[in-house]
This record gives sequence, C-alpha cells and structure tokens, in this order.
Amino acid sequence: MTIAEILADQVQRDGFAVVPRVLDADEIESLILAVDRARAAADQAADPASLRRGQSTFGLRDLLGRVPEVRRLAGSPPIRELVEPILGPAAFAVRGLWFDKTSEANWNLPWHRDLTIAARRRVDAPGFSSWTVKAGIPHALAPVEVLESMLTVRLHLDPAGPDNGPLRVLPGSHRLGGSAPTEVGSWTDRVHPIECVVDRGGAVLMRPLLLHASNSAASPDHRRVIHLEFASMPLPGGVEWYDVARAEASS
Ligand SMILES: O=C(O)CCC(=O)C(=O)O
Repeated sequence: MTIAEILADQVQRDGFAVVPRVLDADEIESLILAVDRARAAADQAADPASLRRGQSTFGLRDLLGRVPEVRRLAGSPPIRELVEPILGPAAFAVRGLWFDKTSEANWNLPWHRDLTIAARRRVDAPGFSSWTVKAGIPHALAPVEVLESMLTVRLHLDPAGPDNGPLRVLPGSHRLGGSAPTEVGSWTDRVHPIECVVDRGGAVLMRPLLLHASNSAASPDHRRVIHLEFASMPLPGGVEWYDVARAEASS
C-alpha cells in the first residue's frame, strides 16, 4: 500500500489523519509573511474578513481570494497528493481560512461539525438552510451529501501540542448512520477523543462531518493554521461554490 492509500483509508475509517512534513521551513515562512500582509491590509481597511478579538486578529476569511500564495498552495502537488486519493483528480478548493490561537484569542470550541459552505449567491434550493452573510459572502448550512463528499486540509504553520489547544476529534464520528448532523451526545458518550498533535509543517486531513473541538491553550503561543476545504462536485439546486481553485496546470 502507498502512503497516499494508507491516509485515504484512515480518513475513510476514522474521518481524519495526521500527516507530518507537508510544508518545509521556507514555505512556512513565506506563507506566514503572505498571510500577515493580507491580514494587515484587511485590518487597515476595517474589512470584516479579518476576525478580531480586542486588538488582536485571530483569523482571516476568503484566503483563496486574498492570498495568491495560498491559492497556489491549494493547487500545488504536495497538497493535491493528499487530496486526490480521497476526493479524486477532479477535486478543487472551495474555501480557505486562517486561524491563530494566541493569549489574546485563546478560544475554546465545543464539539461540532463543520456544516457551512460559502456560495456565490443565495439560492433557496432544497437542502440549503440558515443563509447568512459573513464578510460579504453568502453562507448556508449545506446538505449532508455535499458535506460527506468534502475534505478539509489543515496546514500547521506552528506546532500544535497538548499545551496550545490542539484540535480534538472523535474518530469515526463523520459517519452519521442516519442521525442528525447536529447530534453529538451519543458520540461523546462512547468514543474516546484524540488530540491531533501536529509538528510545524504537518497537516490534519479531516472530513467536515467529523466531530471536533478544541480547548483553550494552557500555554498560549502562536498556533497558526491554514484551513483549506476541498470538494469534488458542483453544488445541487443551482447553488454555486463561492470559489473554485483547481490544481496547478502541469507543464
Ligand atoms: O482550530 C480550532 O481550534 C478549531 C477550528 C474549528 O473547529 C473549525 O475550523 O471548525
């Protein structure tokens, strides 16, 4: 079995996999600089894409649209090699977010699934609900079939360990088995949570329907993550993805 096949199997079975050494030190530094530039520009323009707590920015939306380096990364061979064995060669990135957990923004997130997609415009199609607008972009809860066919790649620009509020997951909880996507209790009662400990430059592959959470960091420091969501098919009912970033053209 190849490493790609082993990872695809893990994601199929557990809903997630931790992958070491996806980005090297130079790539990490240039991504940090590129995101910082976009973040500073958004802050200066009081742009709602920048997620702020007090004086501190802890997140940025629309990363694929705002940071060309991240758009290139999403279509680059090292990322495609993680995504294609799971979603197939037609997969494309549909959303990019950046998060940093620091002492000023030391969040604590309860168990949840990622149920929202970003769309080009609101269309009241069956299966889409709770439309909202975030940073000028329409968002909706998506049908389960759409979410089941997606994959998130979380790229870690800093180490995530037990002390800085790493992602926690409930293995296998991406399989709904007929239960509602908002249902949590039966999983927390019987599945032991796993902490995703990731080195700088590593990644977590995750199905959006996997139940996940994170505690506040005991020793907060930067915990920067580029969060990329991938899909492999058009949305139903005339709804369109807000963004579609495909693989780099091979020369
Ligand atoms: O990075 C974290 O702390 C969790 C983020 C998260 O839960 C999410 O992206 O849905």
